[in-house]
Amino acid sequence: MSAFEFAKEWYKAQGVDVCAAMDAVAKIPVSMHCWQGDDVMGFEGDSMGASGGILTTGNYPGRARNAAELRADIEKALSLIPGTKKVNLHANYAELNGKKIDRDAYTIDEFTGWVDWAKANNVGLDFNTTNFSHPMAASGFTLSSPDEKVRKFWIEHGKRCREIGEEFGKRLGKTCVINHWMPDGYKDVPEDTVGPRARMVAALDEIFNAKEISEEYLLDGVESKVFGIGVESYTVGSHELMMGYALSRNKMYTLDAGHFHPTEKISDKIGAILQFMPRVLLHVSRGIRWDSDHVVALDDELQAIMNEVATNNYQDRVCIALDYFDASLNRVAAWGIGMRNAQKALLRAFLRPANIREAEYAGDYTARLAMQEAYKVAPFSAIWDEYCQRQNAPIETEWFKQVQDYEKNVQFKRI
Ligand code: RNT
Ligand code: ZN
Repeated sequence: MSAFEFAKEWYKAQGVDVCAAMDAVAKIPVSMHCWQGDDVMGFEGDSMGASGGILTTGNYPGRARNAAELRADIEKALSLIPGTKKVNLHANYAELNGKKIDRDAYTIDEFTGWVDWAKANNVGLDFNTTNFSHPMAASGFTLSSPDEKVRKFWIEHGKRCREIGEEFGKRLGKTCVINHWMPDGYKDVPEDTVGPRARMVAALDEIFNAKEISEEYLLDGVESKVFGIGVESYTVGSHELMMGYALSRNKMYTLDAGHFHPTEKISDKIGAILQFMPRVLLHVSRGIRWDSDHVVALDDELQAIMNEVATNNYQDRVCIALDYFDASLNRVAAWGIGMRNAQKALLRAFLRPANIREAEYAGDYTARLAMQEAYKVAPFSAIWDEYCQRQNAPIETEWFKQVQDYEKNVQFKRI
């Protein structure tokens, strides 16, 4: 009996259909963030890298320095990952081709290189406004700036990004999910906590009211955050502001795993929020003591997030995107590790035996705990390898060797 056959029987004895689980997982898109590939630098030239409370640390050699290199690295990463993938772009990955235009004037023309590439690679594109790493964001405020000129610039940027996202949706035939995150806030304690929030709400309204876009092409999310580096005292786009905004304006609320107090878990928020909104957008990340954006590991919280999706049948209401940036590791490996872990956790979630819930419904919490613990040592690895093979992705002991070859033959030759 093969390891897979043995494992399949093990799950069957728990009432789990392994093949049905694989089929379900294979359909769920997971969006891979382009910005892990180049430390959030983008293509605009004279990039400052991440700013606005976020920080990439490390200087592992071989970073992609232009669109061709970044796309090659993404293609390599995608080949290592099973399942349905999307690629998540930021507005600062525009290709200006010598044009002298700024973010308030970008159009789909600056992204046709990406669209053609996405078509050729059969992936959908997601998008993000880039309200950081820009002179107009130097004050620390964008949509909530008291300076009308600054505010207008970022409002126009938001409008342009939605138009670009709509085109992604139309041209690729796959709905584009766009995230709006604004780093706006104060290092020190403000006197006026309300003014910036009122301005941000009004600015977001202007962006969204400028154009109604069919949900077939575009879905908008607004992301909250508790604090960032240099923005420790006050964040305009707090949990209450963004959740209230999303609820009242029929937008998605973006839950980033690193954007809450360290003992708060977004896994516990998904089912609560979905009582009130049709959809939620996840930024799957791994914060260590703060919003550190470490590579996603197969830890309890990742599993808990995916369990929420699978056991509640939320796969059509939860958009899954990854969000981290670690420059201390091989960047293609960082994608491979995080994306494969997201897929593993999803698959494990779809393999979860219903009898654990049944024990809970019967009030037998002893059995529930015993079964939860037993499930932790289920023979998952054989199922995972089989899933990878069915998806034409390398098995767990193989994929990293491919990164090592790529590093040697491609990435390290860039230096
Ligand atoms: C920052 C937010 C935001 C960014 C990306 C690059 O704290 O999480 O989503 O990480 O837009
Ligand atoms: Zn995020």
